[in-house]
Amino acid sequence: MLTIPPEYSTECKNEGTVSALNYGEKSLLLYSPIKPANRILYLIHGGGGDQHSFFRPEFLNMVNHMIDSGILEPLYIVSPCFYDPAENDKTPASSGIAVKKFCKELREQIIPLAEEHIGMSFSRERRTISGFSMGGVTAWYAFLQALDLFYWFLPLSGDCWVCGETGGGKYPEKTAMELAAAVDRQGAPDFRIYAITGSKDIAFPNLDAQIKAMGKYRHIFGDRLKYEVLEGGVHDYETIFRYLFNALPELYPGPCPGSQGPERPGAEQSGQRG
Ligand code: FER
Repeated sequence: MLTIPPEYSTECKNEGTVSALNYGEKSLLLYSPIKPANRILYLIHGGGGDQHSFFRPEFLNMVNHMIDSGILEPLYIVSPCFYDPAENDKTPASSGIAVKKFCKELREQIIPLAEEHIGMSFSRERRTISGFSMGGVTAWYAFLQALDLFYWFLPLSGDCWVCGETGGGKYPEKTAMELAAAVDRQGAPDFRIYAITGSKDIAFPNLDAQIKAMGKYRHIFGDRLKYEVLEGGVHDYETIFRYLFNALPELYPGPCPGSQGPERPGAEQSGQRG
């Protein structure tokens, strides 16, 4: 896995903009790139965090540099907060309840608000949901509840809690079965999952067991599931930024002059499942 070039942590001369969009008593952050974009990433914070957790200079500078240097096609990034404003309990148990409910808010409030502000409604093929830890749990809930909204799922160091807290680790077989059933229940649309974690990450045993169990559903997940483990990778935002540095150009391959870019996923998407 590549490391982020050190100069990507410094300010980029060509910067996108970040706007706060309000709805009810809540606020989300929207990153708009400096160049026209036709893709959007919904990026969800971890337990105890909020809409600011990802949008720190280290991350925004990296994204600006990636777009500026041409290794990443311009994209919008939405960073919402999954907690209710009055919620003081940020424990995994309470966060697990919040993220399960959060899909409704994504569908009914966050996506319409962000995409109306941008002035464009994105097709599901152009929408990705990703998140770190509890945000990864959120991405799995989106897979269970909202395959119509997203094509790309990028859960980072978070497992699927449909069978309970850290259920990917406790009940891997049942979790995999639920995920497979969710695909059929939602009409078996095409999708891609790219799950990443680190070998020293507290969520590793949970995500790893789940992904292995999902391997038994080859006809459903097969080539649609990619999984990577960074040797030594730990459970923090810095490491997650590195995963995004590596993964985002693969989801959205852009022109990369003078280098052999990753294969365009579109080229292999047209085939039938199974
Ligand atoms: C995991 C997924 C999420 C996990 C922990 C979390 C230990 C989140 C913890 C928190 O928000 O405190 O698999 O494994």
